[in-house]
Amino acid sequence: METGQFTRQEIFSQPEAWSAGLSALDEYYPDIQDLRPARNYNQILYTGCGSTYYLSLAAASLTQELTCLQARAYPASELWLNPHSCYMDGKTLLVAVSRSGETTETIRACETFLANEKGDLLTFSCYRDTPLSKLGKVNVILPSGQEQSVAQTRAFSTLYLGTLAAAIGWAGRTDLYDALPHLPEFGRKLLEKYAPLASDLGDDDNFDRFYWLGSGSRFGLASELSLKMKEMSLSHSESFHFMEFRHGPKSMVSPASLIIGLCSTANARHENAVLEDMKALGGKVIDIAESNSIVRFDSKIDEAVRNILYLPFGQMIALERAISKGLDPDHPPNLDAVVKLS
Ligand code: F1P
Repeated sequence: METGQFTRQEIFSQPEAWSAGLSALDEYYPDIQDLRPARNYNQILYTGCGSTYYLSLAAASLTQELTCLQARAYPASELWLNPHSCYMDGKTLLVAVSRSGETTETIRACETFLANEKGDLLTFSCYRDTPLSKLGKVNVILPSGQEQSVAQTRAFSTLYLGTLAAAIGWAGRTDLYDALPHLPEFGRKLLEKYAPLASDLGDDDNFDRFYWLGSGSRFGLASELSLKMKEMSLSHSESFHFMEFRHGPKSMVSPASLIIGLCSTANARHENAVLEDMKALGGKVIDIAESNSIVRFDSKIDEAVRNILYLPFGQMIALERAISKGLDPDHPPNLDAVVKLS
């Protein structure tokens, strides 16, 4: 059996998982729309743990951008144990995301939220008949995200697509909704075209530290890719908002640093300037963007929708790095697929 074959298969099958996820979403879409956050809730909170917390960060940022409603993300443990620093007055729509639907902290956060009658719960997960999938007013199951590997790749992007579709619906942006079915085609192209570059970067043992830069909703995605690097390849890796990188972290930049920018179109000038500064300090820089970049989407899809396309390239680097270090990315040491507390 080839090392890392599950992770590789899960990364490369994402376009099909997204198509299947979009079909599955059709069934839930009227119920999701019925929640009508603008009318019914003062705020939207997203929650999860690990990968699904980073997903929550990206989804909250995007939801606020699209709907102009207040949206925030917290780790489930914070909602559960420090609720006063998370909730505001008024009715909340809590969106809980979990691949397994079994993570104790996420379940506890949802249970205490419901017991304290703080509002309504919408859940996204990949498996039926889990504790989480019985708790929500609406429970969305996206089986095409299911995985055998410990580290999330296909599950993350498929669940993220679910939250993206929900936010687009709440914003009433049918133009963006119509763009969603085009994502698999561009995902496929990216996986094909940039697999060799990801492999070269992953194999390059000159690098001993990895920095992922992303702003707006891309910060959550950059954080997830940094987590992939840690989980799969046990590498030193961190994520930062673009402009924050100059405020201290850049002191770590050297020829041993690989800096990967998840660049937006809206703020291209400022973000590219940060990358240029890091090049001048000797770092190796790779930019991912819609166009005029080393890794490019050339999708002509709206920025809010195409964000998911940043994920596959970073996931591939983590996979290749793990394999080149002789590790098994399917079974990272010290990690469990689900954290269950007694
Ligand atoms: C969340 C999670 C994973 C992570 C780890 C433990 O699981 O934190 O993201 O990789 O192995 O669990 P889930 O609630 O999304 O199933």
